Amino acid sequence: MVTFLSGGTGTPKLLWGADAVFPREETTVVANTGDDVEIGGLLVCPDVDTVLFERADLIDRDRWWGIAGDTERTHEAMADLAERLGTSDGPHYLPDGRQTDGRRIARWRRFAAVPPFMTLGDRDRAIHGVRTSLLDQGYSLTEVTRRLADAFDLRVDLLPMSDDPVASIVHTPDGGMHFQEYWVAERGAPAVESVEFRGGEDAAPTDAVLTALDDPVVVGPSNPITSVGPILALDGVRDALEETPVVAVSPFVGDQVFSGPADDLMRAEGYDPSTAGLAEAYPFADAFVLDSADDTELDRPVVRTDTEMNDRADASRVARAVHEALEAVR
Ligand code: FO1
Repeated sequence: MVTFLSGGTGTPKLLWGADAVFPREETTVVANTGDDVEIGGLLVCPDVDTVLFERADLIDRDRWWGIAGDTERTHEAMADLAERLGTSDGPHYLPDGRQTDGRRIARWRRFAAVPPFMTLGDRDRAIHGVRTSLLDQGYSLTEVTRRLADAFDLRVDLLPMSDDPVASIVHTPDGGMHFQEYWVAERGAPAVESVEFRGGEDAAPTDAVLTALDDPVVVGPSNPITSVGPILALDGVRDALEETPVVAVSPFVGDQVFSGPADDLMRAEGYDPSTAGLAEAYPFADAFVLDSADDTELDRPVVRTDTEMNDRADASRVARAVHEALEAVR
């Protein structure tokens, strides 16, 4: 058995090649939920869905989010409505008091439907509608995710990190904003002062997550701060990782990040945006997989390979390196 900790693009890309060495029936994926948002009443779980769509072979492999070939008719209709309503400026948060009303799981990240700032494809939106409705029927996010995973015959155990709300808030000189506003609406441009996982101190990992952390763990090449950070912030997760073999794949080549905002976020949290900073952020990691061109010297075992993943063969190569690193530390 093996458990992957997953955020956005990097770890789902690695999973693309995982079948080569990690049988699906023996694989658990714990997905970050700090990126989740409620938009117009629908709970959107980007990091859960990226794994769901990747393992169901539905993912748009150019963007690494959403469903390949999805239409955007509702999104376009909403943009048109926003124009007519005169509300086409940036994301509209619901009023402060409403941020903690309603579904508890969606606290602190509630947005109006218009203007639509995240592009939700029509099939993608259907998933959010069904997920939200199942939550309202009384299922936990873990149960809803299992039902969706079964419906798409995933054969991996896909777990949200928690059934409690955690919202990744990026603090900038102009105030705090949810990660999705920072990343999607603002294109990662605002200066980052710090990152807060609102709710993290009261949120618990589920029993299923804690059980999965008894198995060897792979921390994929996802953003260490906003993808993996919320998982690490949950009570008991770091302790569990200290007790089990952990291999981490660097999302950096030396001090160059493959994609996304890891650079600014690492710096804001006091880490060097590099493989060396990653090793500092992951003291529980027993071994690392680094790119062949990354000559960072670490105090723990390293397996090197070309870690750029543009197709399944690339991803399989990296998955094999992860397997080799795990074998060396377990
Ligand atoms: N990323 C974008 O850059 N623009 C979008 O409009 C956008 C919409 C979106 C909708 C659903 C979803 O599951 C993900 C979406 N993403 C979008 C990706 C998302 O912002 C991030 O990649 C992850 O949260 C990072 O892990």
